[in-house]
Amino acid sequence: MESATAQLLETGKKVGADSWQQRVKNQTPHCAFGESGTCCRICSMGPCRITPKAPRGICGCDAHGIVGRNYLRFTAGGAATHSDHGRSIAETLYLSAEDGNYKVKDPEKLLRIAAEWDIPTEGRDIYDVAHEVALTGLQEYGKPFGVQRFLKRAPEHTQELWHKAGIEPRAIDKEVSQSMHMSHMGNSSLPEALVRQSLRAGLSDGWGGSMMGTEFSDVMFGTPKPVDTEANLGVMEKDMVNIIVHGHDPSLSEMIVYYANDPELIAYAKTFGAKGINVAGVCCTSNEVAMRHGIPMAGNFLQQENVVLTGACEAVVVDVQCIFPALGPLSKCFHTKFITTSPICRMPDSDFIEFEPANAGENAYNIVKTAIENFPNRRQELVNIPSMKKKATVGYSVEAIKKCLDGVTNSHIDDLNTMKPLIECVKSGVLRGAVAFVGCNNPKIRPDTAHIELMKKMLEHDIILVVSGCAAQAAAKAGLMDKEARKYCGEGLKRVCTLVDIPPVLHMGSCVDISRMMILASDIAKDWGINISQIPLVGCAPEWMSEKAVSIGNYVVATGIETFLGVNPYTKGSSEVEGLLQGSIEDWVEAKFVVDLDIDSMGDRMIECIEKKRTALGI
Ligand code: MSK
Repeated sequence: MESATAQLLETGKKVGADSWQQRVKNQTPHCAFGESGTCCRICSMGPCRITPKAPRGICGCDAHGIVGRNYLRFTAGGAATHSDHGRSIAETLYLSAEDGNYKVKDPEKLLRIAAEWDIPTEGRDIYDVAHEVALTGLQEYGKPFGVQRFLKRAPEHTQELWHKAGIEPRAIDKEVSQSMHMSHMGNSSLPEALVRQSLRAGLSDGWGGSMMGTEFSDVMFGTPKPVDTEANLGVMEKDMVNIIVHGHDPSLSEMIVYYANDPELIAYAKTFGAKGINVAGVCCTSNEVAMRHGIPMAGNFLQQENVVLTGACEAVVVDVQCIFPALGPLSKCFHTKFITTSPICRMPDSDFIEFEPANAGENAYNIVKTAIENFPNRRQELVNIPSMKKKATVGYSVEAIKKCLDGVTNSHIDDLNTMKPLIECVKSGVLRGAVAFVGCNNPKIRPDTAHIELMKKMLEHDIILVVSGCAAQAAAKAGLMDKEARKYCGEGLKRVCTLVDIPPVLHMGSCVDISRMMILASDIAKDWGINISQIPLVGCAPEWMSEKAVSIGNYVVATGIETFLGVNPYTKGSSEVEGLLQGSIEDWVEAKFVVDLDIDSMGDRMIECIEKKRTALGI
């Protein structure tokens, strides 16, 4: 991969393009105050920076208060972002109609949610139910009283822990705005209170906004089932119109995929000399369309510039989150159209085609047409698509995993649609446990290496993996989501994968879909009759970079899952905040963070943690 990237960067040099590799050099070394979290600029008396000579800011806040406030604001940014994604999916569900752009594709799931939320369904039109579910979901953002409805999905023990710790999330917008309020100048500077609110805001994301984002997407676009696809830059097609969808919200990409298959538009592409239209994805939009349609994955976060550098990209169509502003100037060095579509994500040097659910069909049609008309503008001398790609099977929603397990159960009815077969494998030791790999790429780590090295180490130790986000694409590009990847597994895991006919790395979706992993952990705990924190399961984000990842980390830990990070969340400057996050929050939620920048040692500690849980269970 590295030699292919080097070649692409050469092309970039020829046309005067910038690159993240160069910008990292320009930005290094990073500001030590920023890195340790001890710079405060939440009022205009500063900025204040903590040093041995100046141990307090002008207001008197010490390093622990400053680091704690910064950590809470980081979390609130992530919780707001994921949850706002969930909100726009709920708004789209509210507009769904039998003859509209968006329909109900999984009525069974819709009815299940309606029943959970005491919404009547008997004798009602499915779209009436959809609208009431959507409206009820939207009220979860601002309801004056009560806690998030989906908390009831967690085991009772977990719900009790949240209640006792005072971290049950209330209205989502309340948790985000209260986090900002608490961390305003002259409010909280007590690390314990700031960390507690961080967990609460994170939970409002994972068990609120993100969970609605996932569930309502499934209702409208279908609950994912295993489907074959391919991953890496080699999925781009030399003779076709290449449209890259990038970002997070499937409402746009679903429509682009629909129109890219439109015979009239395919015929139109042929009139420009192309053999057809090829849609491929980057980042989590890629996960969304891969797991529902098998759309190939061009790459993950740090590969977004590479798709343009191939010289064969007619349009990068983006919605929200994780989009480099660099794509604007970069696309100007090539023929690529950089098309932004959301008022939430406006960038210089882009063509803005506002995408609205009400005009979704028309907007998507125009975007595909624009890409087609750009095909003749390619500069053939710049075209260089690296030939690398790997096969992958994706789309393991919780429902799909249970279905796979049903296929091998000795089928008394009680054991169907449960996690019991998997639990038996863990109890017997055929599988040692599981790791949830999530998160991004970060230039602080050679892209994908931490993901891949750790994943391979886990597989060797008979530990099964569930993955999402850019970690999932790292796995796909390395061939770990191909059934052939059984060759990397220990004997036990290999046997299970062969029997159930699954790859050893199960793709669960985008970063919003980490909510699926929370349901999976809850179902395992309930079917096993233990607490989530007792399951031989850990979370791992070795290359994380975004505020969303910090919010995720907070809700994963608060759900009782020990979480390993390969990048420090700007907390080094406070022994008290680190002491809470990496130590005493365990007393509240039975799990904590482990930060380890050494990949080898992190892997050993993850295995050790899983083995300790096994010993405690007596298995
Ligand atoms: S896209 S948040 S880089 S996983 Fe969800 Fe990838 Fe991280 Fe963005």
